[in-house]
Amino acid sequence: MQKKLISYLLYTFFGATTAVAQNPIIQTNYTADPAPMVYNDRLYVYTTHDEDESTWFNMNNWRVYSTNDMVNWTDHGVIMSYSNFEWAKGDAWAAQCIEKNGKFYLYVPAIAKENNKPAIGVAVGDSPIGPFYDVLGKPLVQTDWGDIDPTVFIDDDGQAHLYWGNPDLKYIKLNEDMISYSGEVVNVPMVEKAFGKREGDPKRPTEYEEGPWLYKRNNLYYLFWPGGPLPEFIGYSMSKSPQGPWEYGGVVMAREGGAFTNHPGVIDFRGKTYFFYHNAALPGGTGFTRSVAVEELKFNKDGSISPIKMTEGILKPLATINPFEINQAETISWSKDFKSFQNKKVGVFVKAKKKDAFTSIKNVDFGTSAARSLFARVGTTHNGGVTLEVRSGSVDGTLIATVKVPLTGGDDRWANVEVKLDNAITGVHDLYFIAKGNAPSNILFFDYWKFGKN
Ligand code: FUB
Repeated sequence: MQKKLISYLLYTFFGATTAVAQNPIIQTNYTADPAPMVYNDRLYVYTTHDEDESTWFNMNNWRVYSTNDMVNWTDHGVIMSYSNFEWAKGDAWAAQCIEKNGKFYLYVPAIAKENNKPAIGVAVGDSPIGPFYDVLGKPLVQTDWGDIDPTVFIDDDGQAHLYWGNPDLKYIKLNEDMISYSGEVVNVPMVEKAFGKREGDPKRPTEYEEGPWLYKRNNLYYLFWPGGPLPEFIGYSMSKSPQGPWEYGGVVMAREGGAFTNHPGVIDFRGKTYFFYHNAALPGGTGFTRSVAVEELKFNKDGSISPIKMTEGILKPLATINPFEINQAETISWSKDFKSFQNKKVGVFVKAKKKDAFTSIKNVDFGTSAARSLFARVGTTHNGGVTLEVRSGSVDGTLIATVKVPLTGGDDRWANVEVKLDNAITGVHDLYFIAKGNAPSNILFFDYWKFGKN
């Protein structure tokens, strides 16, 4: 009884333990080129996907992640590949999604089969996580060269604006249907006053490089863009109109983070503004194996922006997690040596690459009515000795439950396992799910979890 009481007090007072780094926000895949979108009070981030061990921009698909609290991120997996565009032959580079009248429009760049040059395409879906379809069957727009990195913005008057391009910045006004445009493609004047001055490269007279992001605040329009020469910093320009003329504002984020590119995405969410970017901070990270991170962005009184640094990220969750609902194993605050996958059987799931791999989830609120059991969908290809430990506060925190993982034989075969908790839990905790077992690799796979009160 006394032991139980001590555990209870420890859980209650030290359950939600010291803050650890939250950046980069995704650890289960290399991601880049973040494009945030808020829909129904939930924040989605569309990313590109650097394939493991890439030594070039080896990128085949786009992924999406979402959060309710800025700290725990749910992986919705691959939402589209360049091959879903009939006209495209490669390079699933920086994309952006926007919602209009309940439809979701995903603007992407890809290499066109027809002429081997990049073009901008658009796909349409009925939900933020797809499925998306290439409704045009051809690019939305293609110029002579440099058609990458589209950014889309719908103004208060309903007009949608699309900017893109490297090395030049281009612009069109989208039509009401979001999949066609009116007028000619505008080549934005690449002048020092708008984008700063670059020396020694006649093709690039300004610091603007690529990756624009259009954003509006207090009737001022901001264009954020990666600037050169490489490695990229992130600069910004301001205007009173979404079509410019633009005035150079300065540096938002200096050259740091170990990747020679960077890429901005800016969004308002629950009263704050967030600045997404990428760097090479994950183990194995390089300019071609990047990872997405986020900072809060603050504005000066006159609307200008002072430079921000890459930090540990957003440490304080905006909401709690309900442990008595099904929670996806791919909703993660931080993880190590877990990778995410998806299949037709269970959708997105995570796999422990090696022993002691873990995922964690922050701010799980058990309330006052104690949890006594845990239910999890798991599997392994190893015979015996594989367990999933659930601990509170850290990887070696108080043991809450041990799930014996049955041999299922493959990630298309799963077991639903229910275990009694070692000690009943109440209060708010950060939970750690740790893969244990002596198998050399791919220890176990994990799809979801849920606590019970009986
Ligand atoms: O991710 C591929 C390319 O690298 C993007 O299109 C650029 O913005 C840069 O991040």
